[in-house]
Amino acid sequence: MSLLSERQLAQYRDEGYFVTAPAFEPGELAEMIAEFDRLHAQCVRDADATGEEKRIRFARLRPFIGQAHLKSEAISRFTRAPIYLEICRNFIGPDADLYYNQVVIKPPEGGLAFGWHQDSGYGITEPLEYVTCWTAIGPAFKENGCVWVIPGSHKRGLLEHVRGPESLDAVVDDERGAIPVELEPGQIAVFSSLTLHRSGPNVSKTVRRGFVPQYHVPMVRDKATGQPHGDLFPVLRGGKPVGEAVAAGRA
Ligand SMILES: O=C(O)CCC(=O)C(=O)O
Repeated sequence: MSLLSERQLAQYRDEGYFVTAPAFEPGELAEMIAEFDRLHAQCVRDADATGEEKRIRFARLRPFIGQAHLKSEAISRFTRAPIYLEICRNFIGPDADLYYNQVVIKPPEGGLAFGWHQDSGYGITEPLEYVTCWTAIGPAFKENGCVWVIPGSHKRGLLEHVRGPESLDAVVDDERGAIPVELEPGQIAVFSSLTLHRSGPNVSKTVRRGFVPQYHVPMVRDKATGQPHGDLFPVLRGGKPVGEAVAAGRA
């Protein structure tokens, strides 16, 4: 039985996003929280050691920690959870790689906002479109800086992005219809890399923890250089989890 409904598949096509039911056990989320706290503490220590003001500010107020699958075995395992593989089968195909992944934390009472953008605006790949899985490791709501999306904006194509003071921002001329995507722990906002999204500041007393794996075709290439690009971490081959496919190959 599929973990996704026809309604969710149709919403992705029509609106460029949908939200899953809670897809992880409390114990899995607790393990992720412990890993987030460990990686965040390391990120602050690393930033402090550089003495760079901007890096220190981001480490404290909007730590986005990339390539987390290489820094934590638990996170590496998490990126191959059944729900993500089902999302890959539906929106990428029977073969898929982890393209990028980030631990994204907004500390309480000060976590920074992030401007409107399309994930494809951060790096043009061939093929262009891929899937982002913004996963709530704890509650994500308006006051703690949840993600907002503009439903249907994936149909606008790739927009121009310009460097703002704190992020690379899309040039957006119409924000009408933007909605907050509030999530319970374990829910995933699944969206196209062309869907416009942003996130607000954290003005609450609750930390906002998100894990953001993104999936793409195997060995995806950077359009400008033609070189393989991103995490290039295989998760699905022939519709099967990679571990299983390898085991079957060896038998
Ligand atoms: O989690 C956030 O605040 C924004 C993350 C995001 O939009 C991204 O990584 O593309």
